[in-house]
Amino acid sequence: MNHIQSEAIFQKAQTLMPGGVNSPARAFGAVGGTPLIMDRGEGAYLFDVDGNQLIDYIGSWGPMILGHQHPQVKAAVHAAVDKGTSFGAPTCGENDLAQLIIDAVPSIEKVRLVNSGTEATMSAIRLARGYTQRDIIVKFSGNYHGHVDSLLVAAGSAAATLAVPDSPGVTAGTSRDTLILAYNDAAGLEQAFTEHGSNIAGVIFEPVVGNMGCVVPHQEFLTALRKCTQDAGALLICDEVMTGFRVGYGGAQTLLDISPDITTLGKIVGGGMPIGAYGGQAEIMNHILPAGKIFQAGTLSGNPIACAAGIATLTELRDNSPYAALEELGEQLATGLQTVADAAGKRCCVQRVGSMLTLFFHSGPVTSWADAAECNTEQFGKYFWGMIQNGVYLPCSQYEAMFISTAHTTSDIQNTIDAAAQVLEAL
Ligand code: KE4
Repeated sequence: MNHIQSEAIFQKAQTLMPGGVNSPARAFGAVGGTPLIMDRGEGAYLFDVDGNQLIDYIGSWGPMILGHQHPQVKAAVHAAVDKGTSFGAPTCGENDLAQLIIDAVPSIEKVRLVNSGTEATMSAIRLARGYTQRDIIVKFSGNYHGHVDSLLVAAGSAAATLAVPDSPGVTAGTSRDTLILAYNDAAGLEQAFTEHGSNIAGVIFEPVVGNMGCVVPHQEFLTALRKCTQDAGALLICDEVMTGFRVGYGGAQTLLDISPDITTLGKIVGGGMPIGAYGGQAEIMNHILPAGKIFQAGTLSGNPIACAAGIATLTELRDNSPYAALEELGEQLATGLQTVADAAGKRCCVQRVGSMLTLFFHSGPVTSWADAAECNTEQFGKYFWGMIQNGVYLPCSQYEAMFISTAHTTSDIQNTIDAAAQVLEAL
């Protein structure tokens, strides 16, 4: 397997774009080496510019639950493009996609479409602050919600102190209103509400974490999230950008039986086209301009091509529910990876919800960022490149989730397990 073309193209890319990429996650910073330049995707496979075929477990970081070039999605996009790409005026497709989302997610009565998950979470935070007229937002370490200034923060010195900037360009003033707590720490959350409750506008969390690897919430934590926010009059923001329509048609909130005040969505709802969405009870959403006074806008929000891809994707998921089949493939892969890691004598654990999973180089369980930070990321890097050499394309960081699509077959899964056995044995 050679990567000659990828290396030449990436070298040029680095003269044109910062780090040669349009999103840092793709730059292979966590695993070293040169990113593969992709030419096309077909079903469960990606083909790079050197003609290498790879079983794809990134799926564009989540959106491609139906695999690449799904016929219904392709047909919908082609039909939409034949009518024009953007009008800056309302279109029927926005109604249709909004209706699909509202019908699928019980806690959403009204929804606003935007262009990315970041726009969705940024807008949801503004809504929570505007609605409650409070300033503090609570987030959890190891949870990522996009590059929103007020969420690019690091924990302050003590547990319940307000955050400090975690990126140049984010001001102390912006960070001062963010509180970072430990995920799955119900007591810490209760303590924070004891100290700051009357100033907390909202709490934003990943209902199943994908951004420190796949981490599952404890029931006690979920109960505390809903009770603390309810009792204090703060809004609970469930960030389902990754889990929405991934772990079930109603999202993780339906699976976990938690009813948030605001839900953010992205990825799958756009079927691979740029999209985000945030929604909740009509009484809250009607505070958004022009129904209410909280400003939010976007030139390409509700773009007809993105809506067409999203409608086709959600319609396929609604009418031919693949979740039982995805659960079986997920179980086959998780069991297989754990078995071969144990056989190779590696300290690994596999954590999974439905078709999103992570092989941690950690004996487990991984329940918070403190656990995740102990992973052997150097071993992960070697594993990553060994799997590429064996035709398997994993997310290029220990702190991401693998995604299985409806295009993956049991033999793709078995080939992946066989490759992992070989790579882990040689580590
Ligand atoms: P985007 O702005 O990238 O569309 O969405 C931000 C976002 C919000 N919330 C959650 C739970 C997310 O996972 C994301 C984005 N996910 C990352 C991958 N873990 C996107 C990959 C990238 O940044 O290139």
